[in-house]
Amino acid sequence: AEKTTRKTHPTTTATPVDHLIVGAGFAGLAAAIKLDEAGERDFVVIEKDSDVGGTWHVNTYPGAECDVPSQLYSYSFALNPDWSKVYSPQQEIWDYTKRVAEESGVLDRFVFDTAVVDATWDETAQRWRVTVSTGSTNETRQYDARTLISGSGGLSEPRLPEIDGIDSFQGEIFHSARWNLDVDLTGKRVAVIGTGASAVQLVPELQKIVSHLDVYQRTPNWIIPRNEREFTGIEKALFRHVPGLQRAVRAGVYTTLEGRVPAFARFPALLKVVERQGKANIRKAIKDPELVAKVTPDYRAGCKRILISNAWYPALAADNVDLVTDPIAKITGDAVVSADPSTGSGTTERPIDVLVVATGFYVTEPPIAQHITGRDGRTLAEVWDEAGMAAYKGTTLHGFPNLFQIVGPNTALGHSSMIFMIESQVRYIVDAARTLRREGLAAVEPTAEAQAEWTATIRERMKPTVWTTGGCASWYLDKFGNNTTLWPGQTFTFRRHLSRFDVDRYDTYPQAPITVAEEALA
Ligand code: N01
Repeated sequence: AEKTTRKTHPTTTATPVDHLIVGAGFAGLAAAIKLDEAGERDFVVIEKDSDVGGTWHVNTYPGAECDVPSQLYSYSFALNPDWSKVYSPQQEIWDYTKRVAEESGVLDRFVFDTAVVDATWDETAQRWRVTVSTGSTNETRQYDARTLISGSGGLSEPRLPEIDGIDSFQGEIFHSARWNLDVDLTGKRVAVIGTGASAVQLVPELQKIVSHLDVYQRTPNWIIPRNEREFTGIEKALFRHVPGLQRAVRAGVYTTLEGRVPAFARFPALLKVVERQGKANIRKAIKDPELVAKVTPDYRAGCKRILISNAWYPALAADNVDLVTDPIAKITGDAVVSADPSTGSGTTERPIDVLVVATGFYVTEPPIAQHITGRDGRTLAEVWDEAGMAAYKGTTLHGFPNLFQIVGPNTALGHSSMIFMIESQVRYIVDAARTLRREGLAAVEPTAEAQAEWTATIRERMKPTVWTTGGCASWYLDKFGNNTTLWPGQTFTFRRHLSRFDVDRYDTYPQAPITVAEEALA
């Protein structure tokens, strides 16, 4: 039989590793645990921050909580009987990820405070050449990896607003996802720009402590009541001792949320029910008709993420809060200046001590894509800039062999838990790793045809959805107007598509045969 092995690379001092995983959030951690379980133990997880937890480690803004029910916000293989409430706070979720990481015995292969600066596919060696840089020293190091598994997160790179004069602001300024815990906001005059999911959680907390708060709203969101309650001691004890019961509760929550998909994906008119709930939520807290008008959206619910809060509207109605809907003209050394849109002239200057920008993330142009170079020498950012984000099954990419993206294009959800999607993708990736080993392959790459078919099907299915027809602009859409972020169906359908690694839709590359010279050296 032909003797095959991978070619050694003569010049590099790179650390060889089978799998290089980027990110230690829910995605990267799941990949590490499941590869380990599958016997694929030769991996390294690179994490740019100082701990596991990803978004739940870095988002420390006041009021940070999960708007997906706790019962669904854990891995299926590590249920958490101890959730304190129906919707978990950030610290509890972060603690959960730390606990799972410790108990799974994979942390010895995690490298923290280290970011990927370059990942380039080496066509000759059929390996990823990855350069990473370590935080404080900026020291760089190389890895030579068979597969590159990105779990870098869809909402991880803060987007700062491009507002005239913002750099001249003299007070403290920070993004919601980079909260400055050293700044005490008590008694301060604060402005918050943005009214998305992050702002809706943090504004009510700030309102309680600041002297005055200006909230700058560009577009109102549909916000429905949050049915929050604490789990009782009895419930927690039952969940602990009868895991089957917790699984049943979890299945119930899952099924309820999946029941909403047809409204988002096929029959957006049904979402009028949500609009009624949203309007009632407004009326309950706000009496001033002018404010009611300002906060009532003019597009179909669901077009942007539907938010849940009992505290947002009462906070806006409080005496120390002004909701400003005039567009921001500029920022000065100590104030935000808004323009009067009706006259086109005239400005109002509102002085502040601290500016919080809750303006979201780079979603459809993820910065990590600039650092990944594929088979033909083009970066992922260049490829996506030309045609929009796309990947086969949201996970693998033509032109980028052995690259696996967790939470890739069209895998995000507006209605349920991302952890379900992450686990579906991780199963697929582990099966791919097994396939590589079993078949003695150096690399797999989805065919152009497979990826094009998958993308075309998604684009078609997006047409009747509320995200396309709902009459709003949202971060789900890219610069071409395509929704390249959300999965347009039931999550169990996604899981079925990824239930096994379908190697027949891939170009496969055999391990390079050992050369005569190498054999002589061996
Ligand atoms: O960010 P966003 P986010 N001038 O992009 C406004 C997840 N998440 O951090 O709507 C003025 O939603 C922008 O206005 P507009 C969740 O998936 C989950 O709040 O574009 N305003 C908008 O109001 C969520 O959807 C949880 O007109 C500007 C806001 O800033 C996603 O993260 C909690 C502006 C940005 O809203 C992002 O949420 C929190 C400008 N130049 C977040 N630029 C959970 O509980 C932007 N805006 C799980």
